[in-house]
Amino acid sequence: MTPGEPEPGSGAPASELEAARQRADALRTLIRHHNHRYYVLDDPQVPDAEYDRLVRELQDLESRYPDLVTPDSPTQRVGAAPRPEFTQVRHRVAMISLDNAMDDGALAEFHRRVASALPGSDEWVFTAEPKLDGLAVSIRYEGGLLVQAATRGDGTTGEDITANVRTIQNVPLRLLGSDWPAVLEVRGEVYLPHAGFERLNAQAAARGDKTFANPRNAAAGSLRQLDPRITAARPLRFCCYGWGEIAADPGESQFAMLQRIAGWGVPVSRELCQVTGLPGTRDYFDDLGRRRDALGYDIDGVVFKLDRLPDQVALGATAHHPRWAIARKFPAQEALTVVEAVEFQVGRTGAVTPVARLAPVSVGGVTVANATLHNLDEVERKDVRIGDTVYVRRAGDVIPEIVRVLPELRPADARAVVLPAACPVCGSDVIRPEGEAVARCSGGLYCPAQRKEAIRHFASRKAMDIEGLGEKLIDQLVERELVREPADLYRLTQGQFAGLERMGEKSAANLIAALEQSKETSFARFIFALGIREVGVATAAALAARFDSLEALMAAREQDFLRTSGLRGVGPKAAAAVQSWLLEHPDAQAAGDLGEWLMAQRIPGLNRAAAVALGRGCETLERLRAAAPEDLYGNSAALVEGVGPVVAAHLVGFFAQAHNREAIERLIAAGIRWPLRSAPSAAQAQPLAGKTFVITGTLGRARDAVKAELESLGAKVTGSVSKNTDYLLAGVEAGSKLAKAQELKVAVITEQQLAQLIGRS
Ligand code: 5U1
Repeated sequence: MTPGEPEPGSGAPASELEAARQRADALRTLIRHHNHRYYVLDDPQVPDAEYDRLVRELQDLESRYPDLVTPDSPTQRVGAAPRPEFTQVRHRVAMISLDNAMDDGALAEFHRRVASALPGSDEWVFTAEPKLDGLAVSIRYEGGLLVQAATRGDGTTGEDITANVRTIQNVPLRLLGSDWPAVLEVRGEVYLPHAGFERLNAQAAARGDKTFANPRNAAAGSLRQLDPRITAARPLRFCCYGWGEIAADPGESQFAMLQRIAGWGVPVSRELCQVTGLPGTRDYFDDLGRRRDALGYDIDGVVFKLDRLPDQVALGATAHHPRWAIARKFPAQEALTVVEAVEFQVGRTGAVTPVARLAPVSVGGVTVANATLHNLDEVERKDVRIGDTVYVRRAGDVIPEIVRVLPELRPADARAVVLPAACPVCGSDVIRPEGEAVARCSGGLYCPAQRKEAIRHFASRKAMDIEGLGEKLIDQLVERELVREPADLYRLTQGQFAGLERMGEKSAANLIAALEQSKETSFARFIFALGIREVGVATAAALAARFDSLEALMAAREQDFLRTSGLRGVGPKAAAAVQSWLLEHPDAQAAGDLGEWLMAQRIPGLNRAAAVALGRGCETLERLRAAAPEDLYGNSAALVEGVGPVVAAHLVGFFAQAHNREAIERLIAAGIRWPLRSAPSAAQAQPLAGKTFVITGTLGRARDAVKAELESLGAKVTGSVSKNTDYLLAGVEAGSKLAKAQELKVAVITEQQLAQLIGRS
């Protein structure tokens, strides 16, 4: 045979056939690889839609060139080999899969096929229910008792997962009532509702473990655990949609039989109902599509089944699918694409958010070219790099997001995502306080992205209280570039106001008067009006009480707000977890970087951030062993009520920006003023000078914070009561120190009495 000559039996030229053979071989290799990842490893590499596309392409090639079909082609077997670790179960009634209708035309085609096979009516009744995105299982009851549960496997043979299924809360171990058949196999889907999935992933993230990409993977991984105790800890659910072997007549109706099964205590879908004809199926599909995101669990389509069981028998099945049922699929919500760049956007509150620019891809019928990455913690947790191949997901109206990265497809030149040092809008420093996920532009009053919000806040009731200056007016002022910063408000003329939409002469005059009136304010209001991150009304008041002047506040450093000890990023629980682990492992020897070594030990309760901080802070295992708990966990005591490390970082960062200082100067120049406090006398500044305190019992605030406050007011705080003690500050459940103080006649005061003593209440 010469090249280009048709091959016997196919009618196609040899070169075309050879190209088809090569493509079919490549597709088989690829599909086998994905089958292994999906069925055996429970770790699919590509979204279902991409897998389905490959299978369809192979099926299409094999039907055009039947000579290319090989006995071991993945198209000849649906599913995958059972794992050797599980006992095999042969299904007495095969677990067939469903044919899919990807669009409305395919659904109409299904109706035409039903109508031509069962002539006489076009008003066929169907059961309708969601197609859950979980794992198909068969659960066998004998004499009303659960005796076996198996995965679908390849449809003929599955894996025995009885012990695991017995842990699923809504699966009855004994059927209700007494009219059940002696043998009943119920079939349905095991799935993980969204709430359980999020809880599971949050727990995994807290332990520093790998998180699951989606609820389906989590359900599959949970169900095929060799240790059923692990499955028991996962909030799986079961939903029945049919039956296999049954030692009774199921009657005439799919719907009625499912109702009977539900009556025996087996959960069936709440959404199960009967619909009529093509319009009924279309309406159900559209309605569930609208409600899909509110269901609380993942579905990937809806399933319609001819309701009359004799009609199901009459229609029968092909080698793969029943002819009486169809799955009308929703467009896939996930797709694979490549991260081409990561840019940073600044929100109206200054949050600097990474946004991935993607190679455009169709997800759920919409082209997606951008995905939010939320914050840098998220980028680090998912380990997203520029150049990575990623799963992108779009659910409902939610902004598309990157679900996970495929590290095995990472190119050598992939680049890390780096937070810009300067705001991309105004150039101010970008600040990310330690331990905070969100980075923020420190431009505040100056940054155009934050302008409207900053001015709205400045004018608000609890800030400068400029009556009549509402949101709509501020929008106009900023959009017409009449106001760029708060000080500009005080330069506006009545004529400028009157020229704005919906503003008459009278309201313009009122606004000018309100602005004039607002200049007379308090130091606390002014601090609050500046809109410094995390500085609310109470914190502003505490700052105003603590600092004598604006200059003093602007010059303050972190140590003026806080007294710190220990290692940042290490909480008391993580410190305790490491120390008890070290006690249990006295012979452990660390090698290499201490933080990495700690991570590798998988110490329960220790996450990556804490391990890294411990590694940096202690450097050697010997030093870590020798440290006291309080040397380890980061602890800071506020010297100003409400000012913790994050607020302190925002305060220092805000006043460090020259443009913020200049904007404040312009406000003062515009005439804003507040009553000056006379410089406090030494006695006012240190009202507890020379007094010795002892603290006992549980207080309303952190004990360290109270101690720091007492010390900042001049007191000495000691650990035991003696005749030199002036006050015992007693909280709830005060113990022996209280008895000792009473014995020595030392004054015992409560937190409220202390507040009165120092003039705080
Ligand atoms: N809701 C539903 N899902 N599902 C999956 N019904 C349903 N029926 C199926 C499958 C595989 O198979 C029938 C042929 C029993």
